[in-house]
Amino acid sequence: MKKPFIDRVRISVSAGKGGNGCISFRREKYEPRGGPDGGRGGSGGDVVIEASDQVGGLTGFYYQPLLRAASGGSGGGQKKTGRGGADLVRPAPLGTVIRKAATGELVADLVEEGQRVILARGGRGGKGNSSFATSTNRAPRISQPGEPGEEGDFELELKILAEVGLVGYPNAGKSTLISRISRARPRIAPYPFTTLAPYPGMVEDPEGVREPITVADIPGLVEGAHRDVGLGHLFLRHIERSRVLLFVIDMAGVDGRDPFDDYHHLQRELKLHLPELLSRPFLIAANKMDLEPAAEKYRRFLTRTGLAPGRVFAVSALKEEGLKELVRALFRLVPEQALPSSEPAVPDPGPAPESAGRV
Ligand SMILES: Nc1nc2c(ncn2[C@@H]2O[C@H](COP(=O)(O)OP(=O)(O)OP(=O)(O)O)[C@@H](O)[C@H]2O)c(=O)[nH]1
Ligand SMILES: [Mg+2]
Repeated sequence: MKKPFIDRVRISVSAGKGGNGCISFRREKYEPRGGPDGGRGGSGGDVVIEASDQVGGLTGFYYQPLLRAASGGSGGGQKKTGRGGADLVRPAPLGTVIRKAATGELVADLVEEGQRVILARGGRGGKGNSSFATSTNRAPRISQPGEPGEEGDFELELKILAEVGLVGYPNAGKSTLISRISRARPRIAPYPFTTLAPYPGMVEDPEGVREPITVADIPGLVEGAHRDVGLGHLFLRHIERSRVLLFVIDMAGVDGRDPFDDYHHLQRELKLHLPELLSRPFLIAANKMDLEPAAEKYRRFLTRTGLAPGRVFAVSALKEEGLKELVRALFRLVPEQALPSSEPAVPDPGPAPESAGRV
């Protein structure tokens, strides 16, 4: 069975415990009462999340929500430090936002390949008895236990990073469009709700000058999505960070709807999800222009919306007509700079403050 696409998951992490310090005394041939030589325990491993463009969703965390790093080894004689516990490093897709489960506080926003965040630090190893020798106590019989590793619960949420987000009714031709302008190959079928998970595709600059832009295909949106009709509206989080929205509207009214009503309902649902989506720059792909009733409905659509011609592109995704002009316009509209994160990133909380109890 195909694994479900998971874009929100809660995980529990615990870093490794530090190893215990060792109590030991030197034993050498002509030195019957050698000094203390117990070494310190090794530190516990950290739990680390690393951004990677090799993973698509958070499914891995869904199946393994408990992340536990290895403990440090105990110290040994001859002042040997215990071995350090290995860090546990797990990859997460670009666009993953990490928050503390209890408070919702933002911990990290993974926007760059290789970006790392430590969710829990391993405990420090305890000191061995060699560290406790003083001029008055030359043979201490004390050592420290290792410190426990940090623990915590976190919420991971994927918000795909795509410059352009596709918005449209089911069956409008979003997946067909992305399959014609990029190398993405999502499923296409003549029934609604074919696309169940967001799907990014890279679109090349037709002029060959700019870096490719990412376009995200998402499930179809219907009237009432904010009340959970259809697939609901939560998947709209994947276009929250898009610079440009591309509405894909079926001009032929294949499912018996009217293009103007569709556009109106789409806008309403966007607004109910996140009002600022309505102030994003947008273009409209007036799709299925190869079908008979489209030309007439297209004219009416332009009149009723009053949109400037430069915003609306009459295309046939299926027949690949009008797509070059649309892609050029997208490149003109998407600013050149990198995608911003939607929130201030706190990639690494930095070293934990020394607590008073530490020796
Ligand atoms: N005639 C015609 N049919 C098209 C065109 N674009 C898409 N279709 C057809 O419309 C149907 C739906 O296409 P999809 O690309 O799966 O639509 P979608 O918007 O991704 O649909 P969901 O994933 O269900 O939201 C398929 O049968 C396509 O072949 C077009 O330009 N002209
Ligand atoms: Mg689709």
